[in-house]
Amino acid sequence: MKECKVAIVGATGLVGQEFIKTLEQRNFPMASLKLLASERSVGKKLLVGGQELEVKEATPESFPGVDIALFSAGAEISRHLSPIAAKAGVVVVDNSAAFRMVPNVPLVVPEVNPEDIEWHRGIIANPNCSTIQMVVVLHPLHKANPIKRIVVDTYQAVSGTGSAAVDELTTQTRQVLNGQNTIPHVYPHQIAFNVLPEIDVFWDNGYTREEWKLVEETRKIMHAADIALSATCVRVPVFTGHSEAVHVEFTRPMSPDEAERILAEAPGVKILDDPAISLYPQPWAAAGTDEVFVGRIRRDASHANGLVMWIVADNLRKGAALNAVQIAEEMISRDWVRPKEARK
Ligand code: 3JN
Repeated sequence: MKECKVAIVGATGLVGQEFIKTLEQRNFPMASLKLLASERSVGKKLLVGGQELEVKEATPESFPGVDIALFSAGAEISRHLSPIAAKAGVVVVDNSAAFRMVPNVPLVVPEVNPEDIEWHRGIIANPNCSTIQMVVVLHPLHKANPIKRIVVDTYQAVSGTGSAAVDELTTQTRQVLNGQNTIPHVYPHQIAFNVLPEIDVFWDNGYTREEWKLVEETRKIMHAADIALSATCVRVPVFTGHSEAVHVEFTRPMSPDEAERILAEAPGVKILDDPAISLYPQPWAAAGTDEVFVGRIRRDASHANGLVMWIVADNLRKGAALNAVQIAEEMISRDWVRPKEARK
C-alpha cells in the first residue's frame, strides 16, 4: 500500500490535534484524511496542510473505505466504534486503555516490539503515555541485562488529562497570583502550585488505575511477565511533558557507563546527562519534541545491581500521537495493514 485513506476519531481533542500535526510533519503517505469527533464538534473546521477541513460525526457508518483509523476519543467510544471499524476492514490504532490488555490485541511501541504488529486482527493498542517513555529507555537495557524489578514515580503534566485540565491550571495559576480563591473542577484539589498523588481512579489494592497500567502494559510490551514493578503516579502543575524517576534492578550489576553506551545506540532515545553543567531532561524543554530523554543515570545506592535514572518525554507526542503514527508507518512499510489472514 503506497498511500492510505486515514481517519482520526477524536480529532478536536489535544491528542487528535497532535495526530494532525504529526501526520503533516512526517509527510505521512495519505490519500485522504477524515476528521471525526462527537456530535458536539460537528461543523468545526481544522487546518490540515493549510486547508480547512470540516469535522464530521463519528458513527458506525464513518469507516467503509478507510484504511487506517487513529482513535483518541476515550475508552467508551473506542469500545463501541473500533470493532465496527475493524469489521469494515479498517486497521484501528487506539490510544485508549480499552483494548490494551486484551490478549489478541497487540500493544506496541515501535522501538520495542514492532514485530507484534504482524498478528493484529484489525485493532492495535497504543500504550499509556507513562509506559511508552519508560519502555523506550528500559528495553535496550533489559536486552543486555534482564531487569528483575522496577520502581517508578511519575510527574505527569496536566495535558495528559485533556484541554479542560490545561485551562484549569491556567485559570488557577492566575487566581493564586491575584490572591483569589480557586475552585477545582477537573481534579479533586487545586493543581496550581500543588502536586496530587492521584491519577485515574483508586483501586482496592491502594494503587490507582494509572499506576496499574504502567505495571501491566510494561510487562506485555517487553514480553517480560516476571518483572516486579511498583509505581506512584503524581500530577504536577506542568502543561506538557511527563517526567519519571525510575529505579531499576538488573540480573547482574550494570555501570552507568555501560548503560550510557547502550542508550547512545538506542532508537528514539537521547541522553542529556552532565551534572557539572546541570544538564538533565526537563519537561519544559521536551515539549514539542519527538525523543525520549534520559539523564541522572547513576548507581542505585540501595542495591548492587541497581541503576537510577530520570526519563522525560512529550506526553502528547511520543506518549500518544507520534507512537500511534509510528505504528501506522511500520504497518505500511512492512505491508501489514491488512490483518494477517487477509494477507497472501
Ligand atoms: O493522565 C495522564 O497523564 C494520561 C491519561 C491517560 C488516560 C486518561 C483517561 C482515560 C487514559 C489512558 O490513555 O490510559 C484513559 C483510558 O483510555 O482509559
